[in-house]
Amino acid sequence: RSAGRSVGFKAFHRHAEINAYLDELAAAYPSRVSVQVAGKSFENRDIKTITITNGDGKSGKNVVFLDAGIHAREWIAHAGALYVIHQLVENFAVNSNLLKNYDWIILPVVNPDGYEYSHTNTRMWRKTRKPISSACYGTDANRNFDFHWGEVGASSYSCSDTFMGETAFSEPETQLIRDILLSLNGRGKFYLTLHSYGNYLLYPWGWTSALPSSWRDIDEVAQAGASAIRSATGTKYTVGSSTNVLYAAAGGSDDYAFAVANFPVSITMELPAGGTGFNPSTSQIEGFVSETWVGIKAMAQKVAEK
Ligand code: ING
Ligand code: ZN
Repeated sequence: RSAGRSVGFKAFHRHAEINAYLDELAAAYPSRVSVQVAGKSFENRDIKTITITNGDGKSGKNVVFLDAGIHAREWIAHAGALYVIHQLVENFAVNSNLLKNYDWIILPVVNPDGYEYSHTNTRMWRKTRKPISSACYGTDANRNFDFHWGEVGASSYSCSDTFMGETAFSEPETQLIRDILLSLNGRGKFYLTLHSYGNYLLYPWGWTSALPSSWRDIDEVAQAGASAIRSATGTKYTVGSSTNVLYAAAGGSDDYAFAVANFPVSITMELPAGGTGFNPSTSQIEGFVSETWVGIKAMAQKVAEK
């Protein structure tokens, strides 16, 4: 298999398989890899993070935090996070420079209840799975973070696909990201969240068309990612603030990581569609995720230069 172990990039993997892969890596590379159960989803699934280091034993390094699968149906995002894990761990010899001054914490399946539901019931499911009313289930986890929560681009109607939640951080899945981001206490330097689709590198703000005063620093990182991908495969990414290049939406994880958890660089990456929206064919997975990795590497390198 191309990933060397229990996952490859010729199929989309279920939540249990992904968790098993993380545990296999921790067992095979105990000096560089550890796996944490960061918490439980509403339906009681283990939400795991994998912490990847270069094994030099130094603590207190800066951190790259990457998550995927905030939205259930965006399966190429989960695959993208797995590919990053595969590269940093199993292709360490080639990528060790990325781990010299940074530890990476990766949360590949933020919303396992929704992800499983999109496999077993409704392919286009987006939200979490906690019931809100008798009729409707789920909150849009990317509208549920407590920063300008509910102000724009989010719905207070529980049946909507962009339902903001009954309160900010109403979902165990968003609470868990919040707690990790805040626990880093300023060590977090690059927050990257993988979504699909549309080939965008988006940064704050999602809640207003204004730009943060340090937007040029973030733009420089995103542009480095876009041009690396363009050179590698010709694929074009659009770079800009979410509001200005896509649409306004408050309560997103990237605004929260930037504004509240003090990550100086915070980016939402929308992976490609492959002409089939949220459902690329399995033969497209490996090409998409390896191309995505080229961009992520370039962005992490740019962050490290800052
Ligand atoms: N897109 C993101 C969404 O949550 C986004 C785009 C991110 C908008 C951050 C505003 C802020 O709607 C997808 N595909 O989920
Ligand atoms: Zn999304």
